[in-house]
Parts: sequence; structure tokens; C-alpha cells
Amino acid sequence: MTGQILPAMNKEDTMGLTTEAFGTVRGAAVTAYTIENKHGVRMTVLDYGATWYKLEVPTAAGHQNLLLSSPDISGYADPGSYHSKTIGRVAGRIGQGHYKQNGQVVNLPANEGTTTLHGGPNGFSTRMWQADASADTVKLTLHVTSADDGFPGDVDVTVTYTLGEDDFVTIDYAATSSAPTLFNPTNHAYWNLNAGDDTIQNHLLTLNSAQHYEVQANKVPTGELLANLHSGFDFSRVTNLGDALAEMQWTEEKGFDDIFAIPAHATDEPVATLTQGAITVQEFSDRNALVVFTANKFGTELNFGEKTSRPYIGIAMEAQTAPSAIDDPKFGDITLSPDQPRHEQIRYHFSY
Ligand code: G6D
Repeated sequence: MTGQILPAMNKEDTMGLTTEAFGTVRGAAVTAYTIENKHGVRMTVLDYGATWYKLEVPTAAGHQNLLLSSPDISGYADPGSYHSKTIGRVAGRIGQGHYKQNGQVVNLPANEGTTTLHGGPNGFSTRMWQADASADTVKLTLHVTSADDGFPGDVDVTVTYTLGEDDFVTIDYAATSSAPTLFNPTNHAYWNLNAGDDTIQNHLLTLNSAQHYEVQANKVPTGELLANLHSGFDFSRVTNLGDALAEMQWTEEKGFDDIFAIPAHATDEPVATLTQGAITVQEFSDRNALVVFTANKFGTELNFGEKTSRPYIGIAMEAQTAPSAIDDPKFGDITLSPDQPRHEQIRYHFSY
């Protein structure tokens, strides 16, 4: 099954959709949309932040949530909380609060020192999206003006979560803009495949990557690529995350918060495979980078319910175009122009 794309099941198969109130954020009522397929896999999405709230698989002990999820909306209301949210306009860090678009300097609001992180202080993750749910999809739309988030152009974005009978979750991102701007979205899910409260140090990880980006102290990439081989960054074979994290203890970060370069690959080859026991998540993307973050300094300020927030309680694997593309088109193109709508996609397959 590894990497195998299963045939799409007959769309006539009906699947269950349930909705429930999930509190309020800044006066706006939040709704949770849950879809269950015929195998009993459940996907729950919130309209606030277009958040992937839960992914539950059926096990002998009952349904098990594979995502770090806060028990109520208070875990998501803070604009500085990103877990499981849709991230954009631009996933990666933009240094010094500006970039050049068609030769013109564009100044951006900063939310991490002088850096614009995850689309800045008013990014996609801080917004209430309009949801339209059906038996197997939750479609969320958002209109963002330049006045809202400081990026040029007024943008219409659609994020569509689909849970298939093939146990794939597909997240589609589509955007149009009134003026040239940037668009490089991702999802900031944190995975923990343990049934209990263990950290990800007992997980196995494989990445389709031979290099990672050198970053400055502010985690903005320099554009230089470094080899993963013979280092804790080498996940080219099935690797125990605890062993890899042990190799990172000499660093200030004491874990991974890094941009892995993903080479061109077949669409049915995963960029990442994460396993713990009988459960495996494979992530598929056609973009050329994957940010891997292992929650290295998480503390009790975060609430993940029965998963105690602490270092290494989860792993984020954020598919995107390399953040260096902002400075140099050799790393990719994340421009969104009025005459050319953009579409991105990330897919996940679950074995359990
Ligand atoms: C780290 O780089 C990561 C971000 O992706 C994450 O959102 C943040 O911590 C909470 O800086």
C-alpha cells in the first residue's frame, strides 16, 4: 500500500456529515463539520481559521484522533496559535517585513520581530471563513483585502477538505487576486499517532529529501542548501524520530524547525511517511519544500486535551513552495496574478 494511489470510490457512496456549534471567537459563532466515511474514518473541520480540527481512525479501542486538538475554541482563538489551521497567504517566513513584487518593494506587517510569519498578524489562520459542507467535502471561502492583511491585491480563496472512501484527505487551495500578490498556503496540522500521552519520539519518519535549507537565527532561509546525509536531518530511510531528535540536542532549537527540499517526484510518491505501531500517515504534495517542526519548546501554555503539551508532543509537516522563492525564482514561483488563478493541493493517506 505504501505510496499506492487507490482507485477513487464511487461518488454515489453516501457518507455522513454532522455539524455542531463550537463556541465563538470575537463574537462570531464557530461551527465544527464532521464527515465520516464508510470505513469509520472521521474528519472534522472548523470554519474559524479553516482549521483541520480532528482526523480520527477506527481502532480496536475505538476512534483515535491523530491530530493535536484543543478541547474547545479557546485553544484556537489566539491569533498566535497555528495548530491545524490553514496558513496563508504565505506559509513561510518573510524576513525584514518586506519583499519585492515585480521590482517594487512591498512592506508587510511583522508578527515575529521584523519577520512576517505565516501570513502575518492577520493571516488566513486568524479569519472566520464561510463554510459549505456536503457528504464528503467541507468547502471554505474567504475574501481578503490588502487592507486586511497588508499583502497587495484583494484575494478570493477557497479551501476544500475532502474525505474519500479511499481513506485519503485532500486539501485543495484555489485563489484569484485583483493585483499581483503572493500565494503559498499550507496546513499546520501537528501529528501524534499515539493512543496515549506519549511524545512523537517513538514515531518513525521517512522524508523524500536529500537537502535542507540553511537558515539565519530568525529562521529565514539564506538560500543555501545543505546535505542531510550523515546528519540528524537524514530521513531518506525509515528513521526513529527519537534517535534523530537526540542528534539535535547540541543545537539551540534542540529539534527540527527546518525547511526540507523535496525533489521532483512521481505524484504517487509521498513526501513524508509517519508511522507509529499500526498507524501510518503518508503526505503527498507536488511542491518543492516541507517544513518539519517538532514542537521543540512547547509548554503548558497550550492545551491539547489528553495530549499534554510539552516538547516533542507533535510533529508539523507543512508542505509548501520553498520560502526562498520569495527572493529567487530559481526556488519556485509563488506569485498570484490577476490573469492566472493558482491552485495547490496537499493529500494525506491513512493506514490503521
Ligand atoms: C515555530 O517555525 C515554527 C512555526 O511553524 C510554528 O507555527 C511556531 O513555532 C509556533 O516557530
